[in-house]
Amino acid sequence: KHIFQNIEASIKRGEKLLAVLIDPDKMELDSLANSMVKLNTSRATHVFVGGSTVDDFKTDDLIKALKGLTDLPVLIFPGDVSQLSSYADGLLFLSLVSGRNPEYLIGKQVEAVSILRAMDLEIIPTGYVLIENGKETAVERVTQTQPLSRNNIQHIVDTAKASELLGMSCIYLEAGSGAIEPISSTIIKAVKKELQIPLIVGGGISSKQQLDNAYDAGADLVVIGTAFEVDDAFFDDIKSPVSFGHFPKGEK
Ligand code: 1GP
Repeated sequence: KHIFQNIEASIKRGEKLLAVLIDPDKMELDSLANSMVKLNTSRATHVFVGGSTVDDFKTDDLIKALKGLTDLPVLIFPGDVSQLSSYADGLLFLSLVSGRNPEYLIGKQVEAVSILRAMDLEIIPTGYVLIENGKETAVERVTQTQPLSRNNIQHIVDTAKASELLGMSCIYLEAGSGAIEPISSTIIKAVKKELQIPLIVGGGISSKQQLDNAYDAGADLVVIGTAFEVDDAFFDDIKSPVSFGHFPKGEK
């Protein structure tokens, strides 16, 4: 499996990546086929699957169905150990480095190992950095951690850098699903400037302008969940390679 290698190669070529996040708790299997048509004709390069609270087994069923409906790499973006699935291609092996809850820094990861041993997933170690966006996020509620203050940019940069120095393969800056405002360009720029590893940005991105802003500020891969679920027009808008300057013409 070469998902991460391919991500690095795309970044080197100057391409920007887009992951659509599917929450197994919100996506009905009945409507999955239609959603996947929308996804396959969009600029998406990856599919992420996960959520803060998902019923057991739902993830497994969803990914199994997904794999029959798309050729894009499917990565688990887990809220919990119960969301691991052997049907996926890879796993963002998250450590919630913005928080100080040992369970989400290392506890769940230790628990996951006995399950992962029986699976053949590409593991991508990811420093997961939650940043406040003005309202409480599901991540805060579930993990019982505080997000980083959006005003203390140095602390955000140092947290991302510490994760890189610990050996993380990438950093995920998260504003929270449905965030009122996405991560600001100022924060993305400051973090990107110090990082050698790929930068993922997500939370509250719901327009082409916000997507472009994140890319221009230095995001290598943007994650969109809510807008994919609720806004067909937005996904139509990012279908056309002509209006979407970040992608080389003719490329999928
Ligand atoms: C959430 O970053 C993702 O973990 C996506 O957020 O649902 O706001 O797009 P949205």
